[in-house]
Amino acid sequence: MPEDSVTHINFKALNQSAISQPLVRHIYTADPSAHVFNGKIYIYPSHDIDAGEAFDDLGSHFAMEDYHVISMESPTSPEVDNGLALHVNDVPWAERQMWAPDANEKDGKYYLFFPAKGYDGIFKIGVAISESPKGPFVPEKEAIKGSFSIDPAVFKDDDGSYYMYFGGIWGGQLQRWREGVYNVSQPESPTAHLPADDEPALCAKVAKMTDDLLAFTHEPKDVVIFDENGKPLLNGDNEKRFFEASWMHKYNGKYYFSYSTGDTHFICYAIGDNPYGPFTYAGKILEPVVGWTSHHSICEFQGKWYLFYHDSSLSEGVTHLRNIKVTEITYNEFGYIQPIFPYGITL
Ligand code: FUB
Repeated sequence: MPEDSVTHINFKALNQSAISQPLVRHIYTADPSAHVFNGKIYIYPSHDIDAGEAFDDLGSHFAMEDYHVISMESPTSPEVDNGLALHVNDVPWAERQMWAPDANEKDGKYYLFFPAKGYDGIFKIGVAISESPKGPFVPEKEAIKGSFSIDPAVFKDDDGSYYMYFGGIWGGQLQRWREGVYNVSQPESPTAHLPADDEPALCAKVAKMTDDLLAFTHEPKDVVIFDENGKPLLNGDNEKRFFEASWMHKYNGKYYFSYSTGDTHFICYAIGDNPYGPFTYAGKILEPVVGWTSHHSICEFQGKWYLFYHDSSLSEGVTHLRNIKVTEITYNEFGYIQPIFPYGITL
């Protein structure tokens, strides 16, 4: 059974040897989705709070209520907190748990995509719009039609098409949608409705967005990841299979789908030839961090590539009180990402 706090670590030593330090210290932040707009870095993180919810495997302790946009002139510049960007109380369809968001720009408007639970306890994904990358954002009255689960990541391809990648198992509820409708049976179980270990793993979802970025153009499709033998990853491949935290970036004409493996705590990736895949498993990007969750984004800034990620070092190991970080990533000559070891010591 995972725990909410890490108690066996010497945090002074860990923070001294860590490869990067928290970017934001005055509030807790997590799930950083980073983009470069108008030459500047904008980070769209979750805003972690301690709402007093008990820890469980459904993530009830992640009881976030709002979003703040963080901006930086460069990865090493001071961060600016641009204040309240969107609060759950202003979203008519959403009741609670404002989890990992993302944002993108089209024709001078900025779109914040976010998951939240509705009054029926079911996660959906909403959109809110602003004239500025900093917000504040004005939400649409309804969630995106046909959306479900969590962790939207919206990727703009070179031809101007936008695709949303999303989904998360356990508390993210993806396993309850296997038949196309939300399965209400065994409501407290995070693992009911998962495939058997020798069956193909559940996949993240992808859908192309409409021109106004407010809807899907088709039913979400599976983001299938094959192993090196051309077989889909299995549910039992816990160190490789998709759990949550989708991200897409393009490098040298290839599509890199990256994600968290959840209960094994890695950020992994798979490479494909088009936005829908299939993708072939390519390896680990980030070894486990302090705290249960791992979540990231990958972004190019002035010719270098950066991994934005989080850990729970600032709160000294409290899983639901996280802080965002950044580090540079590099690719080898074959296009594989050199894995990141976030601390000089073993956790
Ligand atoms: O922040 C709440 C949830 O934790 C996110 O949606 C997941 O990706 C995990 O980071």
